Order: sequence, then C-alpha cells, then structure tokens
Amino acid sequence: MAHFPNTPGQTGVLRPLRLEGDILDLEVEGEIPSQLNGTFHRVHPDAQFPPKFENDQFFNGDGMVSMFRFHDGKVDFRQRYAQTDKWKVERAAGKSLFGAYRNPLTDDESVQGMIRGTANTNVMVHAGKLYAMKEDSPCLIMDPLTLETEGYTDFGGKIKNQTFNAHAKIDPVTGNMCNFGYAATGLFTTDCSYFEIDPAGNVLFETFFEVPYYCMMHDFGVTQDYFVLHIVPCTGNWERLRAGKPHFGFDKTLPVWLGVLPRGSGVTGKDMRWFKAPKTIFASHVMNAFQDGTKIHFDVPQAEGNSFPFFPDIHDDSFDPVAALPYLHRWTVDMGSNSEEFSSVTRLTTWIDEFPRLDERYVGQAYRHGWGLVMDPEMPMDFLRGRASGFKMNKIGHWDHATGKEDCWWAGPESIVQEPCFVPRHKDSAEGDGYIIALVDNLITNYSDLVVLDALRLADGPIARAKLPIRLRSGLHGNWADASKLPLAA
Ligand code: V55
Ligand code: FE
Repeated sequence: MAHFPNTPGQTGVLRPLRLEGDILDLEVEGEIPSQLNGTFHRVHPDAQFPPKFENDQFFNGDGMVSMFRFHDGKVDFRQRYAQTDKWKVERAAGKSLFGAYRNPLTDDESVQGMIRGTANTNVMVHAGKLYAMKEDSPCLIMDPLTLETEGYTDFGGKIKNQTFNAHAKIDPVTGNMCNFGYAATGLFTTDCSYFEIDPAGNVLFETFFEVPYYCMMHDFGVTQDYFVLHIVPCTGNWERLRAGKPHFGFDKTLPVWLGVLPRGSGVTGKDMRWFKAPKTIFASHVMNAFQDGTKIHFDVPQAEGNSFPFFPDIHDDSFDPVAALPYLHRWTVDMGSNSEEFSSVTRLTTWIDEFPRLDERYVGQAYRHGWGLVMDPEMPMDFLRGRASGFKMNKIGHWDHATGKEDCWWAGPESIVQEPCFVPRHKDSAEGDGYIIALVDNLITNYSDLVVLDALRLADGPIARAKLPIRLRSGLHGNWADASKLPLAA
C-alpha cells in the first residue's frame, strides 16, 4: 500500500499522478491547425513510490514524460515514465531506495554508487532520439514515439562529463546540440565541460573548464561563437548533506559571474573569460543570448533575492517573497573591453515572468520575439482554493524586443499555465510567425488542456484546446519536434 506523506508538496494540486497511458485522438475545442505535424514532449516530476522523506523536494520526483502527437488536425496523447536506473531498481523493490534530493548519503545501502538521476527536467528530440535530461546525471535516451527507454549514454565514451545539463539547445545554424555539465568529475566538484553533438548524434568536442564556485548551473546561453554561463550563488557542499540540509542554499555574500568560452575544438578552459555582475541577484532560465559586434547580450528573468524557498538562505535570512519575483533583464558584457565588469544590466519588462522561450530558429542569434509565463497578481485567483504553492503563473506573455510592446493572454481565474513552446507556422515563416502551445491546468475542475494560440496575437486567446480527461502535475520543460525529425515509417 502506497502512503504518500500528508504534506502540501504531496497533496491537493501536488498529489502524485503516476499514470501511464495512451489516448488516441483527444477531444478538441476549436481547430488544431492542420499543418501542425510533429510532437510536443514535456516532463514533470512524479515519484513512482512514496518518498523516503516526508518533506521531499518537488524536484526529486521521477520523470513522467508526456507526448502530444499532432497530425491532420488531431492530437494523440501518450505518457510514460522515464525508466532511469533509479526507477528500475525501485520498481523491482516496490519502494523508494534513493533518499533526499541530490543527497546520496540518504540512499539505501543497495544502491550506493548508482546513477541517482530522475530525468525529470527536460525532454528534447535530437538525432532521432528523445533525450530525457536532469542536470545531476547523464543523458537518458528514449524513443520519441513509443517513449520506451533505452537507458543512459556517454555517447560511446566521447562525453567524459558525469552530467548532462537539462537545458540543451540546438544551434539553428549547425544543427548541433550545444550543452554542458557541471560537477563533471563528481558531486560538488567545480569541474565542468562544454560539448556539442552533431545532428547525427556524434560528439564533436568536449572542453573542460572550472567555475569560481560550485552552484546550481541550471541553464546557459550560446551565441554564434560563444558558450555563455551565469554563476549565481545557489551553492552546496558535503557538510550540508551530512547535516541533512537541502543540497542547495542561497549565499548572497558571493558574487554573480558571467563566463564566456569560445565554441569549438582546440579551445581549453584557459580561454574562459569571466565578467562580474554589479550586484548579487538570482537568475536561472535564459531566454536567449547573442552577439552584437564585440558585445554579448544575455536575456534572463532576474530577481533581487533568492527565488527558491526550498533552497533557503545559508545565513538563515528569512525568505523575501517580493525580492523573489523575477523580471526579464538583459545583461551585456563587452569582449572588446579590458573590463572585468558587466557593461550594463537593463530591465526589459514590468511583468513578473519566468520560463522564457523564443522562436528556436533564432537560438544564439539577434532576435525579436520572446514568450514566457507571467504572474499577474491583480487578476482573480480562484485556483488558490486548489492550494497552488509557489509562483502562480496565470498568463502567457509575449515580448517584442524591437518595439518594446508586450502582449498577453490570461488563463482565467481557475487555471495556471505551464511553460509555453513556440512552433513555427511553416519551416520558412518569419520569426515569431507561428503558434504558442502550453498546458493549462484548471485546479478547480481538475483537467488540463493543451492550448494553441497565435504566437503574435496572444490576447485573442486559444485557437484550439486539446482536452485531457485528467490534470497533469506541474511540469518543467518541453519541446516541439517537427515530423521530419521523428523516426516515422516511410
Ligand atoms: C531546477 C529543476 C530541477 C533541478 C534543479 O529550476 C533546478 C529548476 C526539476 O529539477 O534538479
Ligand atoms: Fe529549467
């Protein structure tokens, strides 16, 4: 008998789902554009068995992968667990064997030394496979259509790094997957590497480098010529684990850095250049980065203080929910100057926002359009009856960086929204010409809809809703793959 803890993190809207299944031809309201031919994969944390610890972190749940297959104006749904090594041994044991979030000291004797990953953060199609990713472990390979798990890979020994970041990006110019990993040589090490994987799945190079201190390096940027990495003091160490504290804690006495490393083979860690931010802030996800002459722009939602109450201040300062609110900013550094400081930091919005996205055909390039989730505290939030915790993202926002204009769609008083994803109308359509798809979770009726909006006319509301007969758990990240990238029978 599974008994999940009677805690806010495991009950109400955060009750585990644990459901695998298939629904052919979802009920649709409105019209799914018939040229949409491909898949939207996304993932949420969803513990297979009750956690060993009552106060388990949301980020510690096993990866549950959902696929929405769009074709001929229809949408088919499939959902399967990412069968990590952890998932398999726990399945066989019928209970949790791994302990607290990124704390191997709390694991069962029998699983010592095993890969602890949950593959719960992002899923992306590359080289005909679905890569299921978690920043503390290698890449898990799944079939993009059946969602069967093949297992972890080190790409034929070509990636020495023990970890594979969840925010891998495809460079639209080369088609290479650009990614890095931290804690490359073991837990809490400051070793990292940057690598690229070509469209056929071959690793082209791996460049090792060191960071100023160990921290959560959750996302990064790439430009045409550089890998760009922000260092924000959500830090950790073995002492914390021995004391049973959360893996990460915020240390606002440490500086924030932006590292810039040339992309390519023949580069070494010595080629990394570090720029220091004007003050210590919190930032996690990256909308995009690009070069402008010798300047590099790096667009990130930035908060004045720690945004993660579950990774508390290491000096025991109380959590400040106002300082925790992120707003999109542009960081600029100049490779042409001798300065070790940022050139500028500019706020780009008045909206509380996170989960930034772009038209991914412009990754690393000068770009105009960005989208993301917005929390508008002015709108009625009937969904709070469902006890949503954390941020209450109730709108999808669009930022036009060329005009400064903002546009948004409100999901209504009963619903919160999961990370949006841009889909081009056609392969060659102009930047931003296409659709935004996102899961909308009604916390009152307990159903999730996958909504489709015109990306440049969000305020018009959904063109279509593919309706699930269940509500999915809050997810992290997901991506669109055009049918041409899928291993479909000819
Ligand atoms: C994040 C999510 C994670 C994690 C570390 O911001 C950082 C997100 C879903 O897991 O392990
Ligand atoms: Fe993320």
